[in-house]
Amino acid sequence: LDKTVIITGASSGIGEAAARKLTQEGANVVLAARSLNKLKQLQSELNNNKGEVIIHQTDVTSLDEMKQLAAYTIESFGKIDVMFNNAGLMPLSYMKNTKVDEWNRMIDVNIKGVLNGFAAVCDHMLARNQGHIITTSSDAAHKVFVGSAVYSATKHAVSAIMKGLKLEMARTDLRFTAISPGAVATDLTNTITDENILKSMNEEGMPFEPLKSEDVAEAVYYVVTQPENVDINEIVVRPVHQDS
Ligand code: NJP
Repeated sequence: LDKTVIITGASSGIGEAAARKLTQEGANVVLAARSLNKLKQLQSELNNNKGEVIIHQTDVTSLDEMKQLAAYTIESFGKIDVMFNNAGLMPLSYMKNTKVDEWNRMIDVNIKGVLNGFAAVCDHMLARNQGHIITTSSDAAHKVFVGSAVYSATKHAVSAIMKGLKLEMARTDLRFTAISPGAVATDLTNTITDENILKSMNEEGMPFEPLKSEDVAEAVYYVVTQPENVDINEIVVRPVHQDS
């Protein structure tokens, strides 16, 4: 797979699994996240794979850092084929508990992080008339449940941004894909601090088997291996028994 792929949120979960899959298939991958130690650990694990792996400590909420990430990628590999905007957080909470800081964090990472990711590679991709923006959205882009109002809002926003990009860029060869998973077993729920939510999660448990990160990584691999004329705009991937 002759592609250079930037992955944000590569230090765990879906990003990590996508990095593993894509480097196994020969892609050159740039791992980006804030946790430098985890990136270093993953890099040394992936070093035996076919593709090359480099790392760049990056906070997606900083446009400067995202631009540095893009510049470092071009310097190292000569091009960026795919920007995989995957970083995100999900501190679910009841609105009445007014966790304003958490609302703002979600807006910063889940929405502004995606916009920064696009802004950082836009000129490069348009100049080459080639490139693929892939963003991890969610099935929450299509629904709201109690506790998910702000998280769902951020993923609805991602959905609007991806649709807007697709329309505006329809005369270019750029491609735009939202990957919308249902429940995936990752560290994502560790960002939840609302005790009411944690309590009900503990009481109810998970009534079905969630996906593994590797399942979502397969969807990412599928979209990046399509012919140049094929633009898959959304993939919704959910566990078999998920009923909500
Ligand atoms: O979660 P997790 P997932 N700057 O917690 C990074 C969506 N999704 O893999 O910076 C840069 O294992 C963080 O790295 P670090 C979800 O909304 C999931 O499940 O080192 N990176 C870590 O690598 C999200 O968009 C489910 O802390 C930042 C990564 O984000 C995507 O899947 C369902 C950052 C989070 O990895 C990946 O999440 C669904 C920042 N400021 C959608 N802040 C699901 N798991 O069920 C965080 O529908 N990160």
